[in-house]
Amino acid sequence: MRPLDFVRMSPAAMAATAEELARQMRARRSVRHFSGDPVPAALIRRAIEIGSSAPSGAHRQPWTFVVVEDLNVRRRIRAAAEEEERAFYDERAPEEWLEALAPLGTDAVKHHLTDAPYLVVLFRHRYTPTPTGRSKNYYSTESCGIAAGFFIAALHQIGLATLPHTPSPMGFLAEILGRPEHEQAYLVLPVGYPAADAEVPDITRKPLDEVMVWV
Ligand code: IYR
Repeated sequence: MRPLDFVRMSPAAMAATAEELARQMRARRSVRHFSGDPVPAALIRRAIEIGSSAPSGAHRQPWTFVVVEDLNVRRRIRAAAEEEERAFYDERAPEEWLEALAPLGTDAVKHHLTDAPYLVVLFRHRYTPTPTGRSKNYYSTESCGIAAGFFIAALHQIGLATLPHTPSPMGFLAEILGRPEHEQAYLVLPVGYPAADAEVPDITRKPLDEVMVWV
């Protein structure tokens, strides 16, 4: 153990920081219309570093962020994802699920997978390989969810847009990206600037009183 590095802020600074952060995060939206404008790779690296600073079960950090810049690989991912999505929208999805998605205007066409300059595919480690075999990971699903949240928040703060995309099943991602057996695709995140004419669903968020119970 070692002493924690921690400096208490003044109450005024805390309140001001909370207000400013709330204001910034309120403005975050999942974006499906991306500009192809280039984004400095250093920003993506920094956002992944922030994502990977997330807490994780037994500090296993059970994740790999694969950055796909190569357009040919993004095209292959898009083709495979759209094949799964067509099966989802045309056959697999129950009516109730399609009704829930209707306000978002989603369909099987995934322009964003090739429009955005980067695809970041987050892989979850089902276990950690060791020189003699494998060691167990703990709460790897929760850990990856937290890391994804940190990453999404970081991108927004940096001035970039993203969207958590979950083709199902996602087995094709490990195959196309040549990931090892212990890695399982968890989330696909296109990253870039929003297109100049980007639109988002006109939806609101639940007010605090609806999502919070104070005992
Ligand atoms: N994976 C599909 C369907 C989809 C599911 C949910 I839950 C969403 O919030 C949005 C879409 C797709 O990407 O279109």
